[in-house]
Amino acid sequence: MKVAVLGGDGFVGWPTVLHLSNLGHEVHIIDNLSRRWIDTELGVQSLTPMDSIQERCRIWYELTGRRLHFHLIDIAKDYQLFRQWLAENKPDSIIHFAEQRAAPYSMKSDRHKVYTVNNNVNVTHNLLTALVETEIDAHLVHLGTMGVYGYSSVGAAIPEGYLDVEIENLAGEKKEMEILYPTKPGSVYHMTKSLDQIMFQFYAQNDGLRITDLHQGIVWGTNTDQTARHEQLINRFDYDGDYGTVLNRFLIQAAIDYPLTVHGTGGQTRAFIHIQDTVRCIELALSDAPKAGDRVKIFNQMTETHRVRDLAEMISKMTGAKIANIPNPRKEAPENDLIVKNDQFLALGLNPITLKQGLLSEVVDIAKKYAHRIDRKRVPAVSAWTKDIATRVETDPEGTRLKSVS
Ligand code: NAD
Ligand code: USQ
Repeated sequence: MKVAVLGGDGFVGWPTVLHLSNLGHEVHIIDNLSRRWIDTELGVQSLTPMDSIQERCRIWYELTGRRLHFHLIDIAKDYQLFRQWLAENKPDSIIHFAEQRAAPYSMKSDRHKVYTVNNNVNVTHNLLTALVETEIDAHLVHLGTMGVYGYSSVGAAIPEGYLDVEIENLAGEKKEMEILYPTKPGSVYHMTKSLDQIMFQFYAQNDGLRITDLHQGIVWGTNTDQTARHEQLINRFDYDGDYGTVLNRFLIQAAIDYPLTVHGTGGQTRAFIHIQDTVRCIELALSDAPKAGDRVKIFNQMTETHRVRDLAEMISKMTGAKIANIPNPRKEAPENDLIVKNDQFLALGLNPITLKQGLLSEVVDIAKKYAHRIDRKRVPAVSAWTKDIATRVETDPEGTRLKSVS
């Protein structure tokens, strides 16, 4: 199968590219390398030393004899070029990772909010309208987020995308409806993912596009079977306060003897998935495409839920790291429960990898190996959700810890 991976140079995209190429698919990467530019803007780098995308592709070819094709296209801005690429290449499937994905980055300033909305909404819409225009019947698999639901499960499990509701009409009769589970985004980034959902719904119903939306939890870990095959195939690893995600951050913090940065009480419960399971889920989703005219197929792509403070305690016990409860720069519920359904992937044969000491220690070991590349000043998360929060939270003069100024 010919697969286009939009955003194939990123943290989840790159291991997916290798996984699919290893399965024998013809893989095309489309990426504008904006993520690498954002590292430059922020003055940070991946914990792991990443080669250029061209070099990564060359190494994979030397190792396996399988070619990866890279195309430098900004899908949000170069609509004509992208449409032409689609028309000429006619992929069977398209996997869409190409969005600005960090909630803290999306909340840094008005400029970052505008960039995130322009980029994410335009990429998704350009892709959808180009598929209609070129009449390419590719199966589109999008990486969405658990965050579209908000994180409260009100004691009932969050279903996979759709909710059955009963509404009373004017005649007093009860009518049943199936609706998209109500969105409750907690950042501008998560808001763009909620807008994506509406665009998918429209194009599936209006044009018969075949779409799968994967509502993914927080991805942890770094290597997969394929990225581990050669030092130069190494995956990126974000540790900084904008792009680093909570579990991976705690693991590198433990490796460099930095107190684990728990926001508030750490009562936030979130959904998680290991990077190896992510690539497996994408393989499974590709094998289970909807038909033209079907509603958007939505999967919850997560394997377990954890409370932030429990993760910190587990890593502290494992490594001896200290825990620092710091003022939360985000506007979010300080405590929440979260129950999530993921029956569809289990039915398709996913055998979940759960938090095991071995896998956690592996990440700590990688972090220790590259600890010299970590700038401790880039570890605190300083992006505040509101101006009011920004006045109450700041970094101390060494830039190593957050403190409350009130
Ligand atoms: P990433 O930032 O590492 O990768 C995204 C890639 O898309 C980058 O290589 C970037 O250069 C590219 N890109 C962005 N805008 C583009 C544009 N206009 N044109 C072409 N390429 C563009 O992010 P990631 O962690 O790999 O996440 C991939 C997807 O998975 C995202 O859509 C994200 O919302 C979703 N997701 C990620 C996680 C996670 O924990 N990392 C969890 C849930 C969902
Ligand atoms: N947190 C801490 N300490 C830290 C970093 C984060 O306590 O040092 C807390 C946050 O306040 C939040 C939780 O951990 O309550 C998760 O934060 P995160 O940065 O790990 O995850 P999030 O911002 O939600 O975003 C990540 C990805 C995003 C994806 C999302 C899936 O960056 O692309 O969509 O996870 S989900 O969380 O399920 O919505």
